[in-house]
Amino acid sequence: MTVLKIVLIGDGGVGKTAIRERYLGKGFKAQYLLTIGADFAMRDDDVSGKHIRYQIWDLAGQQRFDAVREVYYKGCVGALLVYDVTRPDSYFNTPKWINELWTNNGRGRVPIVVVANKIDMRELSDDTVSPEQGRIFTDRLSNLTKPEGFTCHYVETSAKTGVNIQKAFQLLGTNIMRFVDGQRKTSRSTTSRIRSTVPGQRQY
Ligand SMILES: Nc1nc2c(ncn2[C@@H]2O[C@H](COP(=O)(O)OP(=O)(O)OP(=O)(O)O)[C@@H](O)[C@H]2O)c(=O)[nH]1
Ligand SMILES: [Mg+2]
Repeated sequence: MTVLKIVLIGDGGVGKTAIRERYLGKGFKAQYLLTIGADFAMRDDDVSGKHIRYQIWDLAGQQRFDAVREVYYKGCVGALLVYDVTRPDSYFNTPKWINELWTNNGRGRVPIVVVANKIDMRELSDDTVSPEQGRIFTDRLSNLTKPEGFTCHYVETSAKTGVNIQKAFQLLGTNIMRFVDGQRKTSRSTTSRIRSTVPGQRQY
């Protein structure tokens, strides 16, 4: 069984916990109960024909938790980066989250799915983040990760209606499997290069 540690990141109140609960089949709560530090959950899923287990760390987005959040990134292989389409500030803050993720996970650049959440509320507000803005940002992000062998994806969700929640996790899982396989190949070729320089050892 492949275990994938992932994190849910993004500003406070954008809907990370609501997305996690929806994914876990727990429905939707309209009341906002902010996450303190981090919440942890697990779910098994099938990704690219393989059975995997997600270890989901749902991090607290409020600024007061900035200092405690760092430790939860260690060893994670991917993230759902969530913003709220009705709060442009949460979209403009996404680079801060990417920086925090890539600085603290110990692996550098790992796959990200950019999640534009609360699309059920788009019609109710004048000042919203457009799908185009989301896509342009994600394309730029992909240009940064392409050299590592993977791209990043954009998805529009509503934890309230449930639309595309499953898809967000699928996209992330698929990208992570690609990333992990790529890393395995690289480390294997590095190992064989080292082995081949040691006399008397078989080369793999
Ligand atoms: N209409 C609508 N409301 C949502 C959606 N997702 C979340 N909410 C609401 O937004 C509020 C905040 O959601 P949370 O999931 O707690 O936000 P969070 O990102 O976990 O916030 P922190 O834990 O503080 O980082 C709650 O009142 C949710 O019910 C959505 O897709 N549509
Ligand atoms: Mg939360």
